[in-house]
Amino acid sequence: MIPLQQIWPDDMAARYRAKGYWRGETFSQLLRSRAEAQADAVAVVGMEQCWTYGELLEKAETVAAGFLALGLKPGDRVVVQLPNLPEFLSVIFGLFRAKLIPVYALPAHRSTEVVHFVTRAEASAYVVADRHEGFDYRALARAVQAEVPELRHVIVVGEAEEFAPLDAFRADPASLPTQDADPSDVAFLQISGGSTGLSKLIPRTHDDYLYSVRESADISGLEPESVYLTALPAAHNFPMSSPGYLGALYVGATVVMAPSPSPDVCFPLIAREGVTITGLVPPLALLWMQAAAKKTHDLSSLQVLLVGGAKFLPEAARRVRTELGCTLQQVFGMAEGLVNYTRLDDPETLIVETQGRPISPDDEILIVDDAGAPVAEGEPGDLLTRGPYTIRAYHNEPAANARSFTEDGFYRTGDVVRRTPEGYLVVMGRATDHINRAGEKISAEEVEDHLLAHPSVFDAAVVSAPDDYLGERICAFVIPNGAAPRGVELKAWMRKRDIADFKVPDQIVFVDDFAVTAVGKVSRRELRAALRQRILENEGKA
Ligand code: OOB
Repeated sequence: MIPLQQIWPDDMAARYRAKGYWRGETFSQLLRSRAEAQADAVAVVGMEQCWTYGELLEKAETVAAGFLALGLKPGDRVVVQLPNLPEFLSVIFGLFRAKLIPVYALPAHRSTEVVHFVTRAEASAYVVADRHEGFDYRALARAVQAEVPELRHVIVVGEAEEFAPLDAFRADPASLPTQDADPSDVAFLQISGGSTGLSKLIPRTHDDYLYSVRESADISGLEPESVYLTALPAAHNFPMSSPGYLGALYVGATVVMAPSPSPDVCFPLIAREGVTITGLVPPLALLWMQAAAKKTHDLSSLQVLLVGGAKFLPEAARRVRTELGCTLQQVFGMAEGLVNYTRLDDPETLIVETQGRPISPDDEILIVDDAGAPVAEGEPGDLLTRGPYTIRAYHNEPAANARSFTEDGFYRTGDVVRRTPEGYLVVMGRATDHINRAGEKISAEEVEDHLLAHPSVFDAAVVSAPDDYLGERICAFVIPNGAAPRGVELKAWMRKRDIADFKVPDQIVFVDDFAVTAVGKVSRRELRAALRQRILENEGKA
């Protein structure tokens, strides 16, 4: 087994501790101290359930004991793929209590992705719901176990069939470790958006992540009376910690779990639970504004709407205050670390036109040109960063690490930004070839690989195309091998490869060749750039 770690140079780690960023606190301690201070306050609401902090702690301890009774040992990895249920919280806090390491998969992931996470993380258990949105996760678990027999345990929230039901876990507090995790140890693994090939695993420590959670809670004005609605998938870094449900639990507030982010589901929850704050990706923010115009529900409790994950255009951002009656907070973050926020009391122009400034005074920001030299102040360039909650390496990815980090430990975000005179960042685009489809990051290379596996595909190049609703959609240029299959057939075939549905191209354009006239070899990047240009010209957007 390759050890899980995240190593900052000694002098930097010492500075982060001396400045009080890293406080030696763990996720387990966080829940325990809140439960001691306010056992009867409501911690989480969802799916007709309502648990106090005392109950959440008790359920987490039961889960912890149950996992240990299965024979799992501290440090073992557990892939968690759950929709937004209250059990999401009892499972992850149970894993933290047992010193097990959650690996967060999205509900949209299918066996291709889950097999990759299980293998890469060398996971020994997998937690799923029985069904969600018409999909049977037990069938998925069977497919994953058939491919990776080392995955010994499948735990199901709900009807377990042949697997272990979470409900049957019984607490034996005596079996729980008496010593808590080391705060500088890795607490969990996030999944990267993946600009090249398959997703990478992002190891985050208790110390570094809790610093970002604590500061985010403060920057978003969370207080014990706040009610945070988890509308986006709970496994994603944005609803987890910006300020997210962890920020809400950190200050002793209430978390509401929404099974879907649609206005139909969320508006009644906002009205019923008095939700004060939530986070959305731009396409959902647009949808909510459209639905709010119908005034079917009282949304007056909502004070703050965070929007991030993809660029929120100023024209849309400007409408939030009037149409939803709350303050917009833009957030530009990444699972690898750095998170920027507009501040609640910022002037309207900064809130609407920028993606905010970093959380920490010790977030180091470099904006550089192709040669790696800093650009003139205010000019766009590649964003590099390092700091007290930005990773120094992906788990077990020597080649990607050499590409993604500079020698002195800066993470190459792949984003092109400029900095305003106030020190706020404006996201201008990106340097890497991924598609940001409604906040989901999709690697062009990964989609091309799937297409190339089809016998009638001679070559494929995948690019992003501007889309009024999604921000970007996936457009695949395909050179057929003989007679071209129909686009719908190719899409249906891709779905059968058991991949997340959001990776299936929205548009397929069959071409005879890529019409690249340059002599010699053309890089994939140049090819994609030329094809993207072609789309822009066709749509009159060039
Ligand atoms: C969030 O995290 P990831 O890891 O799914 O994606 C990170 C990437 C960034 O590098 C950037 O390309 C893009 O998503 N992004 C934005 C953005 N927020 C993220 N691009 C433009 N404007 C924004 N506001 O997406 C994430 C993590 C924590 C908080 C919020 C978002």
